[in-house]
Amino acid sequence: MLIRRPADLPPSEITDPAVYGARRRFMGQAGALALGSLLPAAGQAALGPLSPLSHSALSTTETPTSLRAVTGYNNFYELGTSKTDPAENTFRLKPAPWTLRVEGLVNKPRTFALEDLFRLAPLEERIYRMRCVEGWSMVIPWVGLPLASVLKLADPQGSAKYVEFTSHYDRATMTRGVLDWPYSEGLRLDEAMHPLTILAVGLYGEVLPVQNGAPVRLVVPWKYGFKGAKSLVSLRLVDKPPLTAWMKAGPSEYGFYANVNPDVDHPRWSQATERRIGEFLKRKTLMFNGYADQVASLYTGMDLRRYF
Ligand SMILES: Nc1nc2c(c(=O)[nH]1)N[C@H]1C(S)=C(S)[C@@H](COP(=O)(O)O)O[C@H]1N2
Ligand SMILES: [Mo]
Repeated sequence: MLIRRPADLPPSEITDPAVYGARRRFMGQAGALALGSLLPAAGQAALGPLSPLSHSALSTTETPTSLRAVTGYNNFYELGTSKTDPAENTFRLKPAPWTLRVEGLVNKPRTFALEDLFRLAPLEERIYRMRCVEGWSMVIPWVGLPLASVLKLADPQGSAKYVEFTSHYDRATMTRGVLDWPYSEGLRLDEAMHPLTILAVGLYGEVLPVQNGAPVRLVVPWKYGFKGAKSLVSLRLVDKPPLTAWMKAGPSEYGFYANVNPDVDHPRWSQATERRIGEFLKRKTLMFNGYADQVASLYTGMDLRRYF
């Protein structure tokens, strides 16, 4: 099955800046709490604030999409293929306890407990533009750490050129069929090491909701959303481009690079414009989702129609 393109979205979701402001003040007050008390204890734990957070200069100043849309309009096919399924099926994924393996072509294979990941590097708020291949976009205030800081600890070998990302999959509780599970994605090592690439462990200042990929997911803001594999269990350093779940499902529709490019149409629709959730008029889609200044040099000399 291929990603379905929903009918145009209703302009119903409008961010309420007052709500966001209140959350930020709350995060400030909660700064004195010990980290341990903020981590999900078990199962679908109550969301807790993550603080103190520094605000990354790599953030956009655009208005974040409403929390309601960010957590209620999701793609997470393991929890169902409609946009509202993931939020209704959060009980199917237990985000704690959790471990993330870093393995493959590394000198120091590592297995991080979730608690280790939270302490490994300062958590930052990163407000990123996000663009789904289906034609909608959001602005999401992620909380995360640079993927590079995790990969470096495992000391990649010289032969490591790509990273393969694998999501959690439990056949007993999750969707069967649709894709060749587990969900997997890939990046070139230099893309993975780029400062914009993060592992997200939260959003809107709180622990990541299950429907957004708890407890830890990839976020690559210049690529279509499907790159951002959720609920990660392993990062594998490899020497060849990994075959991703979406490339297996539809190689002509989903390329390895998945860079947002308004000039390269999806075989079934144009990618020139997008519907920002919460807005009425469509926007022009920007090259590399507006991050060209920072990432275009990664693709110098490549034919971006061929490497789509
Ligand atoms: N494991 C897994 N990761 C996934 C998906 C999925 O179905 N399963 N969907 C992808 C797609 S198509 C998008 S657009 C984003 C959506 O992330 P969000 O729900 O946090 O906005 O997650 C990506 N990561
Ligand atoms: Mo997507």
